[in-house]
Amino acid sequence: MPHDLILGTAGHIDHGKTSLVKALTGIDCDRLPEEKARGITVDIGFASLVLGNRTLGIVDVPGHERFVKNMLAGATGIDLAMLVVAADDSVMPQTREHLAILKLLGIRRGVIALTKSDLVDGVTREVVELEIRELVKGSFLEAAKIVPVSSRTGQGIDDLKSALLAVLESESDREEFDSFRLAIDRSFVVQGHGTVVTGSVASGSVRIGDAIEWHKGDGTSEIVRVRGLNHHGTVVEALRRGQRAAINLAGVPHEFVHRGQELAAPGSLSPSRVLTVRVTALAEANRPLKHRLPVRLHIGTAEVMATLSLLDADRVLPDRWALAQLSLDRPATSVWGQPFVLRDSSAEMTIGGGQVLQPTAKKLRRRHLESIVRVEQLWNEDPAARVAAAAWLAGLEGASSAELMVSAGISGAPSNELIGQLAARGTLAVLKLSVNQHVYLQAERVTELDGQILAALGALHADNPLATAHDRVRLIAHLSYLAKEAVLQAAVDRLLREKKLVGDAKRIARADFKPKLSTNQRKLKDKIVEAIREGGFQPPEPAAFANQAGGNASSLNEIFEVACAEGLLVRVTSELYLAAETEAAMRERVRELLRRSSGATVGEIRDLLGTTRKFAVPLCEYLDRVKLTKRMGDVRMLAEPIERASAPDRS
Ligand SMILES: Nc1nc2c(ncn2[C@@H]2O[C@H](COP(=O)(O)OP(=O)(O)OP(=O)(O)O)[C@@H](O)[C@H]2O)c(=O)[nH]1
Ligand SMILES: [Mg+2]
Repeated sequence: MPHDLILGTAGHIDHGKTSLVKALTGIDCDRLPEEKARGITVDIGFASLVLGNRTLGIVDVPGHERFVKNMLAGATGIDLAMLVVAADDSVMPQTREHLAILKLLGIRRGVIALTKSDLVDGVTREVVELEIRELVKGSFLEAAKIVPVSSRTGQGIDDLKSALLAVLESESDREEFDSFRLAIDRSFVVQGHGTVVTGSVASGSVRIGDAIEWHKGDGTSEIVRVRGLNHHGTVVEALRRGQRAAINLAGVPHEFVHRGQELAAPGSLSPSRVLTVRVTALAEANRPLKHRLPVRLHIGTAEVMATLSLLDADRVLPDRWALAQLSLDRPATSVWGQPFVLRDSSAEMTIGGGQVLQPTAKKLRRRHLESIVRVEQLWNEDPAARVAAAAWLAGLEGASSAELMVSAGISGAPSNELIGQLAARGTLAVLKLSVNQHVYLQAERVTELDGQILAALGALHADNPLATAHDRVRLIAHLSYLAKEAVLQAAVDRLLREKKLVGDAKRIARADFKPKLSTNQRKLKDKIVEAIREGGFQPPEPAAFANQAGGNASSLNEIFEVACAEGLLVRVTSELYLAAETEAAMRERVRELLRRSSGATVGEIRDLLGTTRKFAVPLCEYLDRVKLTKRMGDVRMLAEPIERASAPDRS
């Protein structure tokens, strides 16, 4: 089945747009009492026309200069344009403005209807045709047919249908991978059904029963259910891109629904108050776009006040392009590549427009060359270049492959292949966060992250030259301002694999860190540790090693410090060190004893450890200090709570 498409009218007030839609379809799009009374179109109207095997949805827009905002809401979802010019009036201001808007919105095909042909002679008609040709030169309508018609006599209406059919048939049917999205252009209540919203399906498809996300235009959203669907007055099961849709939403109060809000597949859109864009100034407006200019942003069916911030220029001259950010008064939803239109703050004229490069952006520093270059790359024709730029812009946190595809405006199947190629080329590095979670970092970002980790560890080494390794958890907590813990952990693992770090899950050191002790000092340290270990609870005191140390006697203190920093020895007093295992065994035995008894004296602990009073006193004081025990008069009791569950049941 060929896809349906949506056609929008365009043109100056009173040039016969609505009359032409009626002549084509039999449908009168002007339904509002105000429209009937004034004989002009105020808001968008809808009709449909079956041509060949497709249904053409038609959006009829107002030509009045005061209702350009409504024209914009209608034009946002269209595929084809029908530019209407009255033969007795020729090209007028809104003919130009509407055409400019269609160009900014990226419309690629259409026809031109020369209406009211019954009112002019052949010569006038030819002159007007020349003026139209001049107008559309260089635009998507350059080669479009100009069809003379009269809605009054019916002349040319069949020719116009043929011209439309030819355009329709030249549209290739593309595979649709994108998720559902519709910008709301109207909402009303149907008795017995509740709230109905309408719009042009911009991408994807929707079925009855679907859960979809209703973006309310204030940054909040809600998941709602599709209760019913209607297509040009007919109840349907599903609707897809290129079709007009009326959607009955379950449980949505009508008063909260309005134009400018969006419906989308859950999770597919994120509202943002900052957009990064490429922007151009309209030659027709005849005024440059300046840095800090307040503007009216029209995106989708939404209209939001915003401030333009030019990233690498002070002004954009007509028909030139620049990179910019828009700071919005309230959040808007958009996707990569989405066209938008800018009007001046008093809504008198269209002044420019462009495309979104970052739908959710952080504020970028002005004239910051590095980021400007990357942002520019987001518009590169080559998808791989866009992905690389998106990865750089994702910073030290990186991004999942799905996030990169969204940021680079790539939809559909080829994504994994592309990411794979970039990883193979070394442009991207993958960090494994968990069994099925990966993030990709751009190569320079990996270098930056590695640099930060190595520098932080280097600083720790410099502050503690005696310690050969540092606590991994503490280092990562210290760097938490850079990226999520999982990303940092994965980066450390990668550095360990690359042998830039040494260590394990607990303690790490830079591979290039030179410990403070010489080889001889380290040998001595090993001997000391061994002797103290063998000494158990009656170890030799440091001074006992003075003879053995010979020339190293003066560094005995340092050697003990290093052994402690390395977790080999535990300092009890300056005269008494225990091997780490001995200290652990002591804790274990004392804990065991005190669990069974109501308290123990120094003498009892001395016997327990098989040592002498000389050692038992400082050891008991040590146990108090580390809060294993507490002293109550002459006895010591456990300071820590007894784990009841593990205690044997003695009742
Ligand atoms: N003689 C003649 N009059 C026409 C023709 N088409 C439209 N008109 C008249 O021109 C007037 C304006 O027509 P509309 O169709 O309302 O014009 P429009 O472009 O929709 O106007 P807006 O929506 O307000 O911009 C009406 O009085 C029509 O009857 C035509 O082909 N021949
Ligand atoms: Mg009209």
